[in-house]
Amino acid sequence: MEKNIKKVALITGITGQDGSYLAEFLLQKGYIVHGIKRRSSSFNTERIDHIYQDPHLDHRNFVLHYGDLTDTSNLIRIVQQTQPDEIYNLGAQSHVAVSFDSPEYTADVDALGTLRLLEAIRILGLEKKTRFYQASTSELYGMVHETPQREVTPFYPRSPYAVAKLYAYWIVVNYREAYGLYACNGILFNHESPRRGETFVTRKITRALSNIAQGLEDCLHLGNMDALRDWGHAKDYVRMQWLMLQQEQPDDFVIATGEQFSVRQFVEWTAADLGITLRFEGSGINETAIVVSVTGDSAPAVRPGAVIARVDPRYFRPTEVETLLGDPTKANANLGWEPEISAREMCTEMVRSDLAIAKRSSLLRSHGFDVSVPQE
Ligand code: NDP
Ligand code: GDR
Repeated sequence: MEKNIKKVALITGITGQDGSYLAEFLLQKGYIVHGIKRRSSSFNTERIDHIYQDPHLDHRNFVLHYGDLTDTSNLIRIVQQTQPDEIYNLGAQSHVAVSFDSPEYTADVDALGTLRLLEAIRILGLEKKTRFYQASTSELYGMVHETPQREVTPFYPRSPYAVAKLYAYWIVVNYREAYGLYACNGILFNHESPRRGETFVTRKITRALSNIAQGLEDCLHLGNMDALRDWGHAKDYVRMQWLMLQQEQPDDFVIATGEQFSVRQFVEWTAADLGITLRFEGSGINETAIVVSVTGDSAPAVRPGAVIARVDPRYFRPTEVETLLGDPTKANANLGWEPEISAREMCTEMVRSDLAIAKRSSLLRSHGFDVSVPQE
């Protein structure tokens, strides 16, 4: 980037997992970063509080705007005010299971929200200036027709979330072809981190088992433990989101590690990091994880014989995506991208973070403070 000419980025979903890592990444690259946050009755900026800048400062390079992907005029105004070189559309109702409960809202935000932003670029005549990144997803593959999944693998979405994201994927392709927009789809496979939302399965596991280890919870309830996912680290994946917008020509890329593991395996890794050895018994809705032995001092509240995880059918989905495995060959060849953090290393990082939080809560409780631990 040339001296004194700072690029401007606008991020929707800046308060989410990816938004927070991407904002950090772009600030380090010297960008001026604008983000859209939703009005909420409680604070929703925890993931970006460390980069927040006082609005009373004269020269800020990190600016938040109230907004919502369901609000066309608001989006047009923010794009007009910020005149971004790059828009990263990460905002979404991103929970697959929740999309079965709120399908219409999910379509409004995830599908039409994308259209609204693309239209804002067009209405404001920014087609030549503003590059657009769309957070597409491996959920597009749903019922998989080819393993591993590549950019050309046919889509078969299996949830209202995935169907909404399918619309978003194709409207991005269409606006690229129809209006010459520099617009890209990153087809990202699952990526996690200590900042992952608490109700996605990896974080749910590391958080609950850490709480159980500290005596703050008794049992973790899960859905389909046989589900297979290709899990990467969010930090590695936001780097790719930026790289995609720095090429000569816009294109779509699969971002994945090329390795897959089961939910059950993630439970085992987490337990192992806490010094707990498990035995799985039963199958289907009767499956349980029983403690065999405990070593070290990370899990003082856990005793051999205790059932610390069991299946609860309430977490089964009406239609499930059983297996996902990505082939990142194109990203590797064209963009020189490779993931740096393995799923196993990421799990350990997440356990370390959640155990520290659990220990804090446990300490507060032992000093008589009322610590409630919300469960999902
Ligand atoms: P998160 O759920 O952590 O973050 C979603 C963000 O979208 C939050 O900032 C949220 O705001 C915001 N948001 C939700 N609804 C609206 C709305 N109506 N208007 C404006 N903003 C809204 O998701 P991730 O960071 O994990 O994922 C980022 C994007 O990547 C999402 O689009 C997701 O679907 C997609 N994706 C994610 C993958 C993953 O494994 N993480 C894989 C593939 C794709 P608030 O904080 O207020 O809730
Ligand atoms: P996913 O992630 O649906 O792949 O979507 P999630 O972590 O929710 O589920 C992964 C797999 O684990 C199974 N599972 C459970 N899932 C949750 N949430 N809670 C449970 O208790 C549980 N037990 C088993 C699920 O059935 C599933 O098979 C994520 C989101 O980030 C999307 O926004 C993104 O597009 C995709 O990843 C790629």
